[in-house]
Amino acid sequence: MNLKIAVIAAAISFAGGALAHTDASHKKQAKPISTEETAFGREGDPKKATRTVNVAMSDKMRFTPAQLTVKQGETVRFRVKNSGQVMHEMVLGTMDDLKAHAEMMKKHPGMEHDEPYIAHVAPGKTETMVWQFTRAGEFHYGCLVPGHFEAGMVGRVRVVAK
Ligand SMILES: [Cu+2]
Repeated sequence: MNLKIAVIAAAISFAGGALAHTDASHKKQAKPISTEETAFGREGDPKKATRTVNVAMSDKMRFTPAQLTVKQGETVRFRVKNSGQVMHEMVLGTMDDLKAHAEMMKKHPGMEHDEPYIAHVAPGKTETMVWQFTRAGEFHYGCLVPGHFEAGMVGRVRVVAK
């Protein structure tokens, strides 16, 4: 009798856990802001964004603008619009990161990453990404949909030291 109750209780809590998990993975905005520092900065707090940059991605395999200058420490809200007919994405990183990532995408085309420095944008849609550029230097953004980066879908961010 007691054992049976325990089993039922376990089954219920398991179902609850599974539900909570599904819920969390579908609510992107509920995710806490990552504190992870990368070589090119960290996820930005939308409340601290001091600047909004509109970025357009087209089927001509170009970002507009393709060059950007920001100040070290600045938190930028990117409003990334896909004005094309196919999927595009804006991935921030160092040139080495982007090249490695592009290679990986070629081997695993279906692979999707949910990272704070990536905005996947469906045709006709706009997605927002907030990033804080904590380090000075030259960084890039690329579209890593297979073939796009190679076709020149890449932009440059210059982060000027304070
Ligand atoms: Cu693209």
